[in-house]
Amino acid sequence: MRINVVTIFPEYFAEPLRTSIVGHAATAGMAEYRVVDLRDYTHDKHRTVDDEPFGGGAGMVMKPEPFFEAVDEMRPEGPIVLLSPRGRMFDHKKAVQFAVEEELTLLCGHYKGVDERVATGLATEELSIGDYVLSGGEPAALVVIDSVVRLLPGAMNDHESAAGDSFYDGLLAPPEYTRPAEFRGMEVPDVLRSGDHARVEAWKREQAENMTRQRRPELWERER
Ligand code: J9Q
Repeated sequence: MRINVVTIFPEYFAEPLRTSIVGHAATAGMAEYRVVDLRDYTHDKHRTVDDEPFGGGAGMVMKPEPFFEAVDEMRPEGPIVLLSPRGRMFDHKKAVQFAVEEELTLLCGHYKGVDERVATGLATEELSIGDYVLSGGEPAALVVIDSVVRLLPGAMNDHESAAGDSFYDGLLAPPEYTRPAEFRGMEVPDVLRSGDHARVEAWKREQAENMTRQRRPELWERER
């Protein structure tokens, strides 16, 4: 899968895209990342990417032309996503949709906002990763990339793709423990050390359900 990113901070992506599963996917040829500098698609000496808002108001607005010209040059197939606090909420279902695409293009906005014509005339969808304010779309783009790339066939090794993941699909994961069995007075539950596989599985299931019901009632209702 090819993933394109359009950003005024291409260097922001260098280390994350070389690290962990996302990095491994590129090394192994499952993913290819193409990060382009929005300023390379300006035509003035100062490489200007923003301007004052029509109608007035505080802050600057990102100009449409550099985004359009960057995407024109890439000629991407597949979804073109503008990361924005006004977008529909990104979720696992959307990550699965993206993971089956051959190509995905992510546009990172900044400042007060992006000229609306980027959203309506260039992006195929607008997505938010959550209800908080970011300085720009870059961290959101990395979140989308991570969640999509880990779904690509072969991106994860057997250790990383926990067998339990699919069993507890739609539920929060149950608590996990490793050695030591007692640490600073805190004990690992007896059932997990019992060696009784059926009891362990029943306990994990119950924990996952209780945790989801208590902490994420809306997730619990959706999965019923
Ligand atoms: C570009 N706050 O916030 C949440 N998801 C995306 C964003 C965002 C932001 C500002 C600029 C994206």
